[in-house]
Amino acid sequence: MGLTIAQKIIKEHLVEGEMVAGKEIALRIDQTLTQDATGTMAYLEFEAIGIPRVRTKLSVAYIDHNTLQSGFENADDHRYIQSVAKKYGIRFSRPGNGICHQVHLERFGVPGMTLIGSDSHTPTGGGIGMLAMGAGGLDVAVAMGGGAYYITMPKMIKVNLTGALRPWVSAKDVSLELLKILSVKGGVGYIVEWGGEGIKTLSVPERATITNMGTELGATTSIFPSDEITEKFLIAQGRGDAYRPLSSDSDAVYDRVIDINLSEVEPLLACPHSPDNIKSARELSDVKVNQVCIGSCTNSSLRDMLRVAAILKGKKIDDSVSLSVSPGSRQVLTMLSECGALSDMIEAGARILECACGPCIGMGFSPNSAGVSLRTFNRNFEGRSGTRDAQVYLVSPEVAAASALTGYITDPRTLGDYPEIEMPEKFKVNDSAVLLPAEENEAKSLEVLRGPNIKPFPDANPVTDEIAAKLTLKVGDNITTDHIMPAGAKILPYRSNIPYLSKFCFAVCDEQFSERAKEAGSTIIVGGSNYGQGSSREHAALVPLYLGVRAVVAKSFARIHAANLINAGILPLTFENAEDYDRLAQDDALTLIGVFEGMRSGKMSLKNERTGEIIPVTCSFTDRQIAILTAGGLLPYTRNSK
Ligand code: MIC
Ligand code: SF4
Repeated sequence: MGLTIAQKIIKEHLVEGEMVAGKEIALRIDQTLTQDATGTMAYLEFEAIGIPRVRTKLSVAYIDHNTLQSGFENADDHRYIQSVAKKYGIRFSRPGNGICHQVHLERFGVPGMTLIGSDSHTPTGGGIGMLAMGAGGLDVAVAMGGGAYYITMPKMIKVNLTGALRPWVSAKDVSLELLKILSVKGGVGYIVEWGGEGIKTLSVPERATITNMGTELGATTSIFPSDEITEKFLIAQGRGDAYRPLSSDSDAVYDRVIDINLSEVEPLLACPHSPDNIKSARELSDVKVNQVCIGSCTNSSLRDMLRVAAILKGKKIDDSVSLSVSPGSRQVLTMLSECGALSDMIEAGARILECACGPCIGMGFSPNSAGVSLRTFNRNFEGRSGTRDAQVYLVSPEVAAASALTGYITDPRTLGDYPEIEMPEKFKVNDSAVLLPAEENEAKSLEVLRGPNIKPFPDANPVTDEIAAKLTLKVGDNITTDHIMPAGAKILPYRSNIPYLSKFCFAVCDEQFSERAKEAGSTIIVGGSNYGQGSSREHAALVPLYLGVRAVVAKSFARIHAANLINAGILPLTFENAEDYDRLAQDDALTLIGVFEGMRSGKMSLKNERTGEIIPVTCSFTDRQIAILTAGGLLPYTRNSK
């Protein structure tokens, strides 16, 4: 039986386990990346593991999220990460050099290699045929130390593309089309592999938009073949030697095949507040727009920016619209400036922001109250923009630019001819903003610079055979990590200060939660399906740990968050019968019974002390995960097993 592309890469990197869907496998990791919002914690964890030098082929620390320095905290974290990187053998991408995924694709990604990143959009690297996955910071720290990365062997979805995109339709619309088909949980447990004749019409940045957005399906990752288009991109980046062809075998077997005819895709939008709430631009033409934001790791490539500039050239944005443009990298920004496209955008009325995540994670540029904001980003979860009642729509650069001109949601096809853009043969390469680590000898004597905002990790709380806890919060389906541990300009600077962060835990759902949990001392949270979708932030597990959360009982979990809970020593458990969800209410006193035996057998009992009912809950932990939970988390487990 032939292999898919992902299976080939997995086979080459397998260090433990069998390649059978649903079974745990361990992978050797070639490259890691971190960004600053998760990086400070990841490097504190790396230091706590106590390995003198990274053991990967390449590790890069990016500063791209917390670039709004409205106090000392972010700058202190940048300095901490820079000093850790220099000492331990990690490259340091300075603030302003760009968004981690965009820069990594341009400068470091290698087809056929494995990459994990402490950011859920790491699958962007799948655009050049990498097996690139988002992970919790601690998993990345372990991989930097040479440890394997453990995942459940995924099933495979093939998306077969035919035809070619019509003018004004772009890769973003293809991602939105797949979200319409699969929903935000349809990819859980799968790798999405893209193939068919249609892929030959898509450039690397377009492919990367698609693999980036695959995160929103809940997929483990998404991947394109590495072909002559990949080679062309790498040559244009001056990295032709990184090229290696990669394709699936003709008899590879997929668990599901989805056909999309690119010629039939039309301009789409994801409506508030979920990336799978899809409508066509045609249907929404009477919606007035207040703000348009172009950028983020999804749509900030040179191709996207040139397209936007060409649409705006010689025109003026509508008086009622505020438009921001954040190019994805310094390379993109420099090239835009040299060819005059930057001026075209500025003259049309765009506000140019730095090459960073910016508005995508609520780092400035929040919309007006109840404002309608069109964003070329990948997430439109409630409150994420920093304005609680904002109405955020996810769109392509084409829809964004067209709507900025008219002031209404606009099907860009109504603008007439699709302006031509010319992609350069060669990108402008200047890696001076990526600082190299010190040589090993010099590194030993280097000091790591810590600011006062770095506070100790929460204490480990190893599982016990019986856990008595209060149900302090019951939430519904598709709870995101932005609900559990919100981000944004006011909170993000405190990512290394768990006690401070804890005040905001679940604040979007219930402002009293944090106090209630602290008072209860020991907590169980009850959730619906796809609990923990979205970000890789391990803070969505570490903060609950700090607040005394011992277990989360839900209908189902998102992959990275479930792993983060285990890494923090918190039990992710599922209802055996989904309807038992209704038999539990906030403030119920609960007891988990038979935990030790249950972790092995896959079944334990949850007693509701109020009603006396026994609710069966299930789990499927590997021996390694049981050992982690018993040790009180991955950090004590890794330290003990060194
Ligand atoms: C996001 O897009 O939600 C983030 C911010 O990039 C997160 C990481 C984080 O919370 O720091 C992600 O996607 O993993
Ligand atoms: Fe940054 Fe937004 Fe991409 Fe997350 S999704 S890495 S916040 S640009």
